[in-house]
Amino acid sequence: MTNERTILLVGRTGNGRSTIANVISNTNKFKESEYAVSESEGGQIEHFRVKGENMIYHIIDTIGISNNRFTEEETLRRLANAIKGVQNGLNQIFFVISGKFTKEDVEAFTLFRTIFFGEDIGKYTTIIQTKFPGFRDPEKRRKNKEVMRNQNENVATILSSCRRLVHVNNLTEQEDSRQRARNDCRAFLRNYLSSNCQNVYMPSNLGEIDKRIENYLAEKEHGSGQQVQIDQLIKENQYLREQLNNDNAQQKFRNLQNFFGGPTYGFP
Ligand SMILES: Nc1nc2c(ncn2[C@@H]2O[C@H](COP(=O)(O)OP(=O)(O)OP(=O)(O)O)[C@@H](O)[C@H]2O)c(=O)[nH]1
Ligand SMILES: [Mg+2]
Repeated sequence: MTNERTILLVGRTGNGRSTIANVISNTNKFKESEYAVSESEGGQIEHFRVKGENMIYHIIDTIGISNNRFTEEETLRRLANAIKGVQNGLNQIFFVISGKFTKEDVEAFTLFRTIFFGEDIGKYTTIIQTKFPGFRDPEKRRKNKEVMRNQNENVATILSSCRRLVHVNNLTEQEDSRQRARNDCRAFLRNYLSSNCQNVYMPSNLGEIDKRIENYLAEKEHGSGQQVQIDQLIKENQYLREQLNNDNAQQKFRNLQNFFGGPTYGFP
């Protein structure tokens, strides 16, 4: 058995991927985006060992979905390069959400499943929810999971397809000078990785990622083209309805005129 673990961090921009990468590796090599600009640009890989363990960890931080620096196409290409670089497979994907499991997170997860991985992505994926102050309280974690499950069918499906939902709150040094929250997170995740993530995931058809990206972008363009047509149809229908209402109203007006035998007042 190989004494290596490879972890891939993915998710929407700003959700806290680089922070988790720093916390797990106990470094500050990954740039945490303190300001409103998305920081991670591609696949940054760092390696670390844990004292007392005969294991080498490789941790890969990726560019965030919906970042404010690159187009969607450029983002997908950068993600593709990072994922294609994982030649020896992955032990764990951390899909990072922050606060709530939003509609955009559902879309991002779907993108990873359909373009980069496959139906079995969930077996190797742990969802990490950052910015969760109640992370130490089992009751709060349980309640949060329950609320998420009841939120909508898509979220419930993703949650049950993945291995686990983990809550953290990786506060900065200014927020927590003793860094207790980060230390707890590191201890938990390192233990989780060393004791749970032995299996290696070799995503199939990695060679076809570029084709899938092209298809996705083409379909999207086609889809938005259709949307323009639909919007046009709605506008036309609205115009026709207004015309019809107008015609009907004028007809009613004429009928009233005839009924009263002269012009009526107050008609719009
Ligand atoms: N309170 C709190 N803040 C967090 C947590 N995780 C990250 N942050 C903060 O959220 C901001 C974004 O964190 P990053 O780790 O840079 O997020 P990212 O997903 O790597 O973002 P990009 O690479 O820019 O797409 C930073 O200011 C972090 O300090 C958390 O668990 N709790
Ligand atoms: Mg980042």
